[in-house]
Amino acid sequence: MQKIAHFLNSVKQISVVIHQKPDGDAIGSAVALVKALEQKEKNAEIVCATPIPEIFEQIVGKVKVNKSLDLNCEAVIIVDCSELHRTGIGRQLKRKKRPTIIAIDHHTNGNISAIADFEVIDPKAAASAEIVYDLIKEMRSFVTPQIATSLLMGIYTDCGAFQHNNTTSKTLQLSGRLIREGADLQKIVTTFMRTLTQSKKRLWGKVIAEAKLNNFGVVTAVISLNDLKIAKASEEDINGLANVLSLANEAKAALVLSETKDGWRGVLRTRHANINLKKLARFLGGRGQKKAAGFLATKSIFSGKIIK
Ligand SMILES: [Mn+2]
Repeated sequence: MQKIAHFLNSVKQISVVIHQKPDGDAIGSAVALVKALEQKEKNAEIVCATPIPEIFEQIVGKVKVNKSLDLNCEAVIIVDCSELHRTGIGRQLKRKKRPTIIAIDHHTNGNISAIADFEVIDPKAAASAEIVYDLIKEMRSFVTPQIATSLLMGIYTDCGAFQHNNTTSKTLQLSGRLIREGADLQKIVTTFMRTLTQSKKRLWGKVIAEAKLNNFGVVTAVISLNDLKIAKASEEDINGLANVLSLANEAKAALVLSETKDGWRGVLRTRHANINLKKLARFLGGRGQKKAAGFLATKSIFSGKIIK
């Protein structure tokens, strides 16, 4: 961490890279980092290959992003992403003449470690935002209310509102500190927990009613493109559904299968300590954590034996 802070002092042009279809932790961590770097008079930008969902901008404000890397950038900080291809700019990062790469993450076993010049990987951290906080302190930047809110959004969304088992005493202590430093917890809670749009109500009502328990104890909901159309719902309306389904008393785990242009996206969730969904997701060509994982079932998977 010290080496990274020291190195960042020596450069001017810095890009913070996050994964495509970014989540609250990726966005919150990146916004906080950029604001902290700007305090040090660095030119910092966020690079993300896909747009920032509006819900996160309600918390952190309008986020300016570039789709590809600035050719003049001297350092790249990849946050909350362990796989090169998920950045969408893997080719730019693999070039021979490339900027110094710093990886900050709580996911392990990805291929970004292999190309990183510096890295802080902490699988015990509930969110990358926890690690970013330590880096900001190491850089001796101020934690402004905006930085505090951004980091708290990252922590809050990645630990499922402090309900997932990745929530540690550090998570809670740091969240308390962030609130003291001006983070707006109520705004985060209101935005992520106390909202139920009409489209979500229609979609969830239908698919929860039709969800079935299979022989393996997995309660499964299926959402076709047509279901989305009828409910006037978007892909974002599906977020959180697997968590709710996993609460079913009889369920060992929940699976939400939703149709996309590229195939069927599977989201797996469990609340049981002895079930490891990471293995199942890997088997299906996906990835994730023990309690939360996912995969994309393309035609190539369905043509194999797995369909049985
Ligand atoms: Mn994360």
